[in-house]
Amino acid sequence: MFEVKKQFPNDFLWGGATAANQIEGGFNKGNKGLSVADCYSFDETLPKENWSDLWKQMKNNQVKEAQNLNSKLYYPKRKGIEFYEHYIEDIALFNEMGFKSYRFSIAWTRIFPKGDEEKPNKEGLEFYDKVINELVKYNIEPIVTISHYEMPLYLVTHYGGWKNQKLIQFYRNYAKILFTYFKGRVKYWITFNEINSISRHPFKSVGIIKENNDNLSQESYQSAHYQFVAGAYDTLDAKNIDPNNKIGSMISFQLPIPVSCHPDDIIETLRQQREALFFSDVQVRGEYPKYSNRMFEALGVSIQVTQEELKVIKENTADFVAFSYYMSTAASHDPSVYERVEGNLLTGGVKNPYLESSEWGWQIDPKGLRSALNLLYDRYQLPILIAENGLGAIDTLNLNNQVEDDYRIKYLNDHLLQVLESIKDGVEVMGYTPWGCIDSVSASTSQMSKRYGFIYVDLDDSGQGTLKRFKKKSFYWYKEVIASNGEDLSE
Ligand code: BGP
Repeated sequence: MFEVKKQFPNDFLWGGATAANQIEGGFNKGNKGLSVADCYSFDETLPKENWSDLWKQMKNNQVKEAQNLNSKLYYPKRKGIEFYEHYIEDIALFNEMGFKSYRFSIAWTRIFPKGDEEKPNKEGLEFYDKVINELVKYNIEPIVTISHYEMPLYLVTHYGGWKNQKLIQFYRNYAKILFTYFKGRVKYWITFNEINSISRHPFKSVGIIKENNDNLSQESYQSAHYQFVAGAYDTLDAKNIDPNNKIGSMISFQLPIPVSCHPDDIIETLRQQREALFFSDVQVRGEYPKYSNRMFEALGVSIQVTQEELKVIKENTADFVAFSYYMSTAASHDPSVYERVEGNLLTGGVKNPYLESSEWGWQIDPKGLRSALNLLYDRYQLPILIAENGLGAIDTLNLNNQVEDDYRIKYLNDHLLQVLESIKDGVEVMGYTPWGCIDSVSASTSQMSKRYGFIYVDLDDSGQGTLKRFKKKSFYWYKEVIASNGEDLSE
């Protein structure tokens, strides 16, 4: 009875993760509509520090420019790595690595190009039909993110994004089509990618343009509320359609840890943890946590909710918890006295002297993953999926068409060892789907050169390249890890 689990479970979902807007391309093929992701242009002549500016804040004139199909700007997420054309080859490579699962997202705009139509776009469904059949052919379990930073742009320009209650019905209609159409072939669904990222990038998460909103926190939390309701309807609808369906809540958890033992740093850490976990608290426990009253008061937020919405949230909670983990964040009550974290994407927090950082300033903390897994499991007692993890790095294809990415192998190996420690701690870990298992366009900076994959794609930041796929050294390493069910990790 009191036996410690010493190994990865036999049904562990080893795999990888991607998102439609970062890999598919074909932005105007198959009757697809424009999505918020299609608004992110990239200009490498700008200083590096500005590459994630759009990510943090989108402006009206930039959205207008994106709608001009003759624009001279380059929009990398419209090209992705042309998975739309290469999916057969790419899935065969995933199979070669031995993937048991593949997390990917469906582009809402392929199924409903504008978002408010009544009938789905047949061509969109057909595309995912082919992708999913390909996975089923190899016994790779699909894990589908219903909305991953790619809501229809039309819902932003004509409805104001998720702060509009009508979005619940549009999204519900879309999700129900997926549950119905892919019944029996897809069992695991994630409602919203990193639902707690709203404050970090409101445009991409919920279609909110800062300059149009006087009280960004108000609009953001109102949007979050409607996403909670919509996500709860997913649980209801998915199970009505097929009781085998499992619905996941997903957050970005860059574990806040105190920079010192100063009591105020401890309190600040608690505040930051709650800020992140508020979202999964609602989706898993089915109600707003008590601490949200004070949190809302401090932010000057007063959201509109109905009794019916609260009831739906209460009765239809998530079945599993998914999260992305790239780094921990050192929290300080007085960040000005510490060195700041540097990089293209300033995720907040201060420098942790015990950790090294990636080239983008993301602080590498494998043990933080163990802490995060334990913390989440203690809180929710639900199976946990590590839906994203990985190292964004500059890779070079050498003269023999190889990439010697030992740094990535080390990063992943060290994190997986901590996953194993968590399993020994008693955490129920369902699977591990490292981010960008094939190189893709960066979400935050729109660079192609920020690579995460086991598979190198010959494409540069300006969209030039053969699009040929090459197996990196990590490809062979991961294949061994999966084949040995984690026994091959090096201590
Ligand atoms: C997460 C997103 C992903 C992904 C990843 C890496 O926040 O869910 O879409 O891209 O971060 O980030 P980036 O691509 O900016 O390096």
